[in-house]
Order: sequence, then structure tokens, then C-alpha cells
Amino acid sequence: MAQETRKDIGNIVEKLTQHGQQHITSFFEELSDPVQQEFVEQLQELDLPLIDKLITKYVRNNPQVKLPGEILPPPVYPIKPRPELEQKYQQAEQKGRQLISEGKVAAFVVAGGMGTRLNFDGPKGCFPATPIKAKSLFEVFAEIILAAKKRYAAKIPWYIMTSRANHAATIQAFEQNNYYSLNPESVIMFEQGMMPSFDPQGKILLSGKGQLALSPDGHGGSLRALYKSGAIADMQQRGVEQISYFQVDNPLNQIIDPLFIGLHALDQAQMSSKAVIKCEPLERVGNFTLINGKVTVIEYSDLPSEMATRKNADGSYVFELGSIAIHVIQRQFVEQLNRDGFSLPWHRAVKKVPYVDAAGNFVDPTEPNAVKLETFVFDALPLAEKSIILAIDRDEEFAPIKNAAGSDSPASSQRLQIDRAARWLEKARVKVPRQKDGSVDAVLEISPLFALDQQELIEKRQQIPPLKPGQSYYLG
Ligand code: UD2
Repeated sequence: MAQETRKDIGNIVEKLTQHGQQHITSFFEELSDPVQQEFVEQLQELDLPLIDKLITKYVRNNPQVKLPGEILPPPVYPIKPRPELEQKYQQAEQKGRQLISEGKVAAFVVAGGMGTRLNFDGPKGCFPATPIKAKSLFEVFAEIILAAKKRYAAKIPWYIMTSRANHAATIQAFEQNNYYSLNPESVIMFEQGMMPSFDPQGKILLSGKGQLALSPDGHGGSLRALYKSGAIADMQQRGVEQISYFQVDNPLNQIIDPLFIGLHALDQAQMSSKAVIKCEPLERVGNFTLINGKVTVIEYSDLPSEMATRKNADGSYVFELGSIAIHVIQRQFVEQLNRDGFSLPWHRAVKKVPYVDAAGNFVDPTEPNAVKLETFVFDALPLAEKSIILAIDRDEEFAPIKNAAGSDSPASSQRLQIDRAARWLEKARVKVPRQKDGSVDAVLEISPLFALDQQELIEKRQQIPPLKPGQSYYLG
């Protein structure tokens, strides 16, 4: 063992002992020199005082979210503007276009999640998503950004948050695909923070004898990682003012949306959200509410069903707005949060985590055995002085791929992608073959490079061939 490593591990064991975590170095002497060195680096990164607090609050205990007495539905900009809002929407679109053209808007995808539900071995962004060309999610987003760059004659840098588990594989995917025709200088990748998993008593778990069981610290970690990685400083240098935040699992994301960006900017909001009307009151998405005058998302599991099912006089649900995790965030807001030393609440999840036991045996548990901790980005909404919500049509912008089968699966997403293509084509007065039950009788895929939105498809109507039943049509 190198002298330096010996000295480091001596100090580390002393600290770990003070915090009751010395067991994680039990096998240190058995490790090869390079593994020892890497392990020491991992151990040095542990924030033990914070971990102590988290164990007491969230691992040994399961704190119930305390909801305040008064929870109201939040104000929302409707999908279609009411007459008194028409002018505002026009102004907002104009403002949004202006900001985009001036290079003041960046795209930002959170792609650090493990995607375990999908059983896909690789970064989720590499998952084949489209119905004909099987383009990956990353390729779809790259095409949207390329199309927007062309439309607005603008620079649109794309920031990608990865995690330790998929960073190298994400870079490799971009390199192998020639950065999907984007300029590599305008694609900036950085890693999010990691958090150890704990046994129910609060002992940190090992995934190997010289390896902590670590997992990404949640999409809320993006707000710190953006700053710590230098991405925010990079944005400042490029003149970026607004960050268009989206998740990696939704190929219908309208990444660069002038109306949303414009409403957020005109209202001088710091962090804003898109919302959908939930398809049923208990749908498993976050719920938009207003608490102490602040837009606040309450996770579906924390909203009492009495509230979720409460109705207005017209029969609509009081808390009908669901979060689909699309935000615009002011760059300065992220700077300010980090300068002021913000913190987001942690959320616990009990999961199956393979581990090395005290005797050094590898255990692959069949039942949940560990507590994982994450922060959620929407918990930053109440920290904003001003936050707006824009309601959107979910069929137009939301087709997530989360599960291997059933709802939110590759199959359901492709169906929604085809349905949206069919609607756009019909608006362009192209006859779409349909079955008797109304379902589309063709496989359709429209590249964002062909039409970024419905209007562009209408303009390209002459280039679209007649569609025959049962055939596949790719417009690219
Ligand atoms: C999220 C929201 C849900 C709804 C839904 C819409 C939470 C807790 N729930 O559910 O309310 O908006 O999305 O699709 O947010 N990610 C990281 N790092 C992490 C963890 C996640 O980058 O440490 C990324 C992940 O790659 C993905 C996104 O965050 O792009 C969503 O993560 P998820 O699959 O855990 O969220 P989900 O589907 O449970």
C-alpha cells in the first residue's frame, strides 16, 4: 500500500468510527492497490455529518409529510387562452422567440436515473423510442434541438446530466453517433451527485469489498450539479438566461417552446412548470397546489385521497393539475440557490440493493432491504419568488417510456407518437387510414427535422405522399 493511501485510510477510519460507519473498511486490506486508491477517493467524498442527520431523520424514521392547513389549487395559464389572455399569449410567444433567437435559452435533460424499471442495459437516453426508425431518445432530442436551431437561427447549447453509472456510456453513445449532427462544443455533459444506500439501522451498504453501494441523488441533485460542475458558469459565458429542463424518458417533449419560455420570462418567474390535467384523480404524478402563496408540488403518495378526489361545482377536480416534470428555470435562480446554501427535502424509498455482508459474502436480496434517498427538483418551486404554470395538452407532449410493458412503456409511447403524427397529418388535410374503432391503421413517424410542429407540417403538405392502410410512412 502506498504511504499516502495508508495515511489517508488511517484518517478516514478515524472519522468513520466517530460516525459509526467503520464497517465499510473491513475488507480494505484485501483490496489491490488501485482499488484501494479508488475506494479512498469514494470514502473521502462522503459528507458524514450530513449522512448522520439523514439517517436519523429519514432512514431510521419514516417521517410523514406534514401538510399545512390551507392548500389551494394554483393559478394556471390554460391550454387555450381566454379572450382576456389572448394578447398576453401573443406577447409571450414573441418574447420566447426573441430569447431563443438571441441564444438565451439552453436545453437541459436530466439523464442520470438508473432506468431499472425498463430492464435496459445502458443509458436510458439510448433506448430506441420511435416507431419506424427506432431512433434513440437522445437522437430525437438532438433532432428537436437541430430543428429549433435552424428555425430560430440560434445557438442552443444542450446540457446533459448523467451519473457515475452512465456517464462514460453516454459520452460513448454521442461519440459513436457523431453527436447526432450537433456541434460537440454545444453538448455539455456533467455528472450528478451520488448518495449511499443504507440498511434499516443506518449502516452504509457496500456493493463490493472496495465499493460503496451508491445511487444518484435524485433529479433534485441537478440544481447543485449544474452549479458545481461549472455548467452554470458556462451558461453565463454563453449568455444563456433560461434553462429548459426536461426528463430523458419522453420523446414528445417540446424542448424549445416559445410560449412557455415567454410566459415565464414576461412574468419574471424563476422556475415554472408545464402541467397536464390528470387522467384520473389518483394518477401517479405530482400534484400542483398553492401553499402559503407558493406553487408547490405534492407527490401523489402524499396527497390524501379526499383532496385528490375533491370536486368543483362544475364537476372538475379541484387538484386536477399533474406535473410531468417540464420546467423553465432562470439561470440566476440556480446561482442564487447555490450561493445561499439551499437544501431540498429528502425522500426515502425502500428498494432491493445487492450488498456485501459482514462476512464478505455477496447477497442479492429477494425483498427490499435498503433505504435510498433522493431529492426532487420540484421541491425547489416554493423557493422561487414567482412561479407560473402552463397547462398543456398531454396527447401532444407526453408519451413517457418508463416501464418494460403496460402503461408508460415503449409500446404505449409509440402508439401515442403515431396518434400525434396522425392528428398533425389530418390537420394538414392528409387522409389518414383508420380502423373501424378509430385507431390509426398505419405506422407513422415524423422527424422533428421534417416538422417541428403542426404548423410546419401544414406548410409541407405537398411533400407528403397519400397514405395506404397498413403501411409505414417516415417523414424525414
Ligand atoms: C417523475 C415524477 C412524477 C411525474 C413523472 C412524469 C418524481 C418523484 N416523480 O416520476 O411526478 O412528473 O416523472 O414523467 O419526480 N433522474 C436523474 N437522476 C436521478 C433520478 C432521476 O437524472 O437521480 C432523471 C431520470 O433519468 C429521468 C427523470 O429524472 O429522466 C425521472 O426520474 P424517475 O423515472 O425516477 O421519475 P418518475 O417516472 O418516477
